Amino acid sequence: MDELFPEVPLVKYEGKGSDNPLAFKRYDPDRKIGDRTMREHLRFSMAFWHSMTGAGRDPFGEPTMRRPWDRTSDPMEVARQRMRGMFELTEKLSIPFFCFHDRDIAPEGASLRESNANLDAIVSLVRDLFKTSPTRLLWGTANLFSHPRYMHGAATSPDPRVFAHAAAQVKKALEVTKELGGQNYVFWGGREGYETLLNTDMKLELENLGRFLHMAVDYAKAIGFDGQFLIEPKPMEPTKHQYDADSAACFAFLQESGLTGSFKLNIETNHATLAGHTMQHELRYARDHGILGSVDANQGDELLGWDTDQFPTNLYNTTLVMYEVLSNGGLGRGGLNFDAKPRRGSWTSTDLAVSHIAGMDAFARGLETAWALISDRALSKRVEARYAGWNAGLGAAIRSGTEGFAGLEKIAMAQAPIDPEPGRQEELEALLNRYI
Ligand code: XLS
Ligand code: NI
Ligand code: NI
Repeated sequence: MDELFPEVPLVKYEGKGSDNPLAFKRYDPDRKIGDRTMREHLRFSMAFWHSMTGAGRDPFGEPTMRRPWDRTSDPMEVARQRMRGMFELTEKLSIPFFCFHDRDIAPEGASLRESNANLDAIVSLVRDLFKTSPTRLLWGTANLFSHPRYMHGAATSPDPRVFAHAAAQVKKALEVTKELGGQNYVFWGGREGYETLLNTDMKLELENLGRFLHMAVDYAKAIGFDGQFLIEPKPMEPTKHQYDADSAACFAFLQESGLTGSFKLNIETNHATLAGHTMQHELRYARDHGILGSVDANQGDELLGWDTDQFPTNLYNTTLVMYEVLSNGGLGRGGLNFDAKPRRGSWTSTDLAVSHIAGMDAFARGLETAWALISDRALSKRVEARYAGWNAGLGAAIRSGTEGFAGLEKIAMAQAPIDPEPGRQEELEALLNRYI
């Protein structure tokens, strides 16, 4: 078959001395780091909505991207070309997975029935492409935020008819994700939130969200879909306040709704920073609570307060992300999904390939650095030493519950003045720099 991206070659590892923009400098897929290859550690994924559907539109301007299907007018033919293009690029870039929303891969029809038929046609094309390609599905999801019916939310809409439509859409998306062997299914609460509390019954909306997710878990059981369910936190945008604001809010919601055990989190860097957290904080919180499932690997702009979805090139970030991922024992069925788009000015297909290469090299480097930090116990031995007081004597007594306020008062009265140990933040930052 004719190539859609003849300008993109099979991208190879050429090492850090290479100045070929279409070569890997750090990502060497078969190289082993510990007991796994880089490919196995990193489990990269292409996001269909950005890489194939994204056109470079912004609130002030028209699409800028030039893509091979631009001159095709039949929406189903465009959908087929995009899917072929996605397989071609993931293969050329050694990206083992992809992710999609139902409406990115097939156009919405005039009715739900027609939309489902469009989806089925593309799903059968994917099954054909699977026969000759190593690319697999990391996760599927449903777009419950673009169509006007979802203007007030989907599962949290004040209108039960919208809830029903969303349920039907997720039912179908689960069937399709199962059919394509998807390893996970994601819920990002696109418009599950509110603009103003003046017109919102927050309690009912959150209960309905819980009901909706229980229905999804039940239906997955009924059809034998055994992928991991993931919730993707985001604090705002498109709504003023999103219910899945951050890892901690999601964990509280899962507990309150009786859904712990059925869900993990898909954590995105740009969403973490929008929530006023570092990505490392969000990952650490999830890992400490046993709900770190997958990562949407991108980065935001420190000066812009919205989801700019840039390709991840910041080595401090990729190192600290991989530090948490490795400390978690990996991501299991999850992966690093490039929920990222080339800047509007990077409009060629070559830029699209180069953007992925930049992200993959930054993560490969982050992996190597994080592996070294962990093997040397460079940070962990310092953290252990800092908390050593909790393993014996007074600390152990407090932890075991043998001391209460009265006993601690006696100890405090008898204590000499306290000089806490220094925190040594700058020393540790310099140490991290040495590894990077
Ligand atoms: C948007 C989200 C979205 C999810 C999938 O901000 O990141 O792309 O990853 O619905
Ligand atoms: Ni995302
Ligand atoms: Ni996002």
